[in-house]
Amino acid sequence: MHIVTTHKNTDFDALASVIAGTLFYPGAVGVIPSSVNRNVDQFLSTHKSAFNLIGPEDVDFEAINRLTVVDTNHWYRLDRMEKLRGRDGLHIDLWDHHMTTRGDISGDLEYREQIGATISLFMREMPQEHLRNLSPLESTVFLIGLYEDTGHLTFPTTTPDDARAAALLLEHGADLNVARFFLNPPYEKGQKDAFFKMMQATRRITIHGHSVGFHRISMRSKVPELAEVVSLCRQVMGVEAIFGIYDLGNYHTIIGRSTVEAIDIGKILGELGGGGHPGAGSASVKNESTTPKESEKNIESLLLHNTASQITIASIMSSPVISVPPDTTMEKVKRIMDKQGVRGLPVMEGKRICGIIVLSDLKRVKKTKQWQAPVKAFMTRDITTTTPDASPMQVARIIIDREIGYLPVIEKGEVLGIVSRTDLLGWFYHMQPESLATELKKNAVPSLT
Ligand SMILES: [Mn+2]
Repeated sequence: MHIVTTHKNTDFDALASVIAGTLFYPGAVGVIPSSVNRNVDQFLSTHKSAFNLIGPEDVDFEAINRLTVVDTNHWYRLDRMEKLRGRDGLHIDLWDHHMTTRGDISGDLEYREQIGATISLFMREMPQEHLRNLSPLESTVFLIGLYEDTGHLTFPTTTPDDARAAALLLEHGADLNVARFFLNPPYEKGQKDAFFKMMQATRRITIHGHSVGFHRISMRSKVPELAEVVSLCRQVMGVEAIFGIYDLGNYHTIIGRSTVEAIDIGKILGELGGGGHPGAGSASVKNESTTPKESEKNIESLLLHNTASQITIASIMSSPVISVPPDTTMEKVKRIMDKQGVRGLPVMEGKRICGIIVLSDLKRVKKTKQWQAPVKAFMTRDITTTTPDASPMQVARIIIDREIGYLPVIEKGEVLGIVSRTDLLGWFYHMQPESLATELKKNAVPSLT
């Protein structure tokens, strides 16, 4: 007998992957743990009979010779499967996308990779003949799992394969009204109370240029879907990452959420004995070994010392800076821009920056004799600057909000470099220096007439 199972506190990606497993392996039976997430529970209470699913209590363990595990790679996260561990001749297939933690389940056959949802892996690998028979109901569950794990395809872990899977599921009749209903369940009173406590308790700090929220809250009992509430709190607080610590007496649970690559939640909480994805994760810590307050300090210092992957604007900016003194003629400014292929120049009085002149300012030169006028007559004096430790994301925000193309990078009054919109674009889209050069040429200064 072949069973397909997944982790406790089953979410929609896990449920979808179990169902997909029963399609991928004809004859296999899906085993759903007793504890499932609230929205999965609501879904199953009305739809369970439509699928070939049983509970662990119904499994005849003696008869099992093949086990497929989906959406986790840890034995302890499975429900009542310990007795299969180490069984002779048991063939194990593993389908998972939790890459930051390597658990203790190793498959004879493994489909493990960095992808937004496990269900997307199934969709990609599913043979045509099974895909053809995919029902609208199956497509709907799969789409809910896919959207839940990828934040509707917006989490940074989302891959083109996830988007292709979404397209396929929509083609097979996935119902977005049903999906929306289960993706946005209304909040209960306990969750609302937790949310207000979080909002009051959250303190914001900036670490390596990223805004991070922290809160520590004592709870008498568990709140269902607390992680959802934490995500909402992060959004409302407007922080890039958040860590919530919930003291339940004997132990505390830590929930983390991040929207920036530089803060890898799975990695950080992995250090505290938990795990997850770059964007989401959790950990449980016994209070007798570490107090909630100590956990908070530990996370802070992990964030502080996690500088390896930390990209600052200093590594993107152009330097040394080509600059001009305030008395430079506009004609010379234009010639420098042409020759150097730059679209903006800081105007420097000695070591001090007093203005900036950009390509579009040259359009304000109307009369021929104005080309002999000094740059100080045309430059912008009200300059926005940034510091070398700013993150590319922060600089992008400034450039977008103030609609500027050039930002001098300044430390202790000294101009270290200059960052342009083109530099940022190049970095965000991983453009090669060659394609950037073409970009610059495209925007080259029109020649003097
Ligand atoms: Mn998943």
